[in-house]
Amino acid sequence: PHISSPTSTEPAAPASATDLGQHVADGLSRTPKMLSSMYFYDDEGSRLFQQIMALPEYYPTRTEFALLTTHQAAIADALRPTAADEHFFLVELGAGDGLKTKILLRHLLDTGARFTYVPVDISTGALDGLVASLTDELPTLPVEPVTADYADALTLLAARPGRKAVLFLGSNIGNFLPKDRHEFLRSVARPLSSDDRLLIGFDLQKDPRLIRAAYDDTQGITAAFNFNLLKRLNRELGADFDLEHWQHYTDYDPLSGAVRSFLVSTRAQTVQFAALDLHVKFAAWEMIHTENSYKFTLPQIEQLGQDAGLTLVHSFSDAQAYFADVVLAP
Ligand code: AVJ
Repeated sequence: PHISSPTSTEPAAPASATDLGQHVADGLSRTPKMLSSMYFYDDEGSRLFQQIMALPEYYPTRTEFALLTTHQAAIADALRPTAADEHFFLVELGAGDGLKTKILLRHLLDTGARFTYVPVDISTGALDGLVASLTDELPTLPVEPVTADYADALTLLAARPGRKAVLFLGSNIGNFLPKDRHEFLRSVARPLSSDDRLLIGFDLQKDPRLIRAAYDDTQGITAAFNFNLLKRLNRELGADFDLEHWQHYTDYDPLSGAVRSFLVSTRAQTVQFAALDLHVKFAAWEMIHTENSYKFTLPQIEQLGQDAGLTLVHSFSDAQAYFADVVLAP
């Protein structure tokens, strides 16, 4: 009874075939060719990402989970209104399975906070699963799920009056190029008032080999996640990518802090897109750049906030300083 029917802002329907088609036509006409990591997350991609989060090499999720567990009381205090009975919205961008968030949700409920949880995600399947598990595990929690991408989520944020705490966990912020990251932070900050708070998860710079291994696991799950993008284009745009002739490749540049992932064409080939009336030529060993996963230092994070008009009020980290959850205020 506490679950509002899923809403989507207008026009916030999940990326339609035409959005995807336009993106592909544009991204594959560039030099170098690129596709946005936003399109990884169809329902199959979201399932593969669940498997990535459980991989021995993929340290970010379990590290952030542990640090949220350790610091839950202090983090909840930094996010909630000082008046214990004041209602607020806990908005989560890119909620996914909400496993980490449930630590905070449970703590807030246990300590009498009055709030509505608004999970936003691009994958309907992921949101449905999250809502089902919340109904089961936290039946008294008011939930208003929203299917939307980040841009539409920001519009929604601005249109929704009331005290807000916005969560952006999991180092999703690492997917943005520096310029887009700045714009994103500014547009998250814009609709917030001085009492609102922002909690952002950042993966920190560390042993470069450890970082690289997290994106090139021995079981090949990350490769399958990357390949799923091509399978999605086959499914949704009638493309004829032959996965026999593609490789997953990833590198980490410790100077820029960027992990970059690619799909590599292992021979000269032409791919047809039946739904787009388009064909695209690939040279042997030509790359499609599919993802950036930036790693940060704490001074960089503080500067990032400042550039967007946000003050870093708290920073929480694990004992190894692999990951940081920082609280920012307008
Ligand atoms: C969900 C964006 C945080 O960049 O680490 C994991 C996605 N890609 N392995 C990341 C991802 C390959 C992940 N984020």
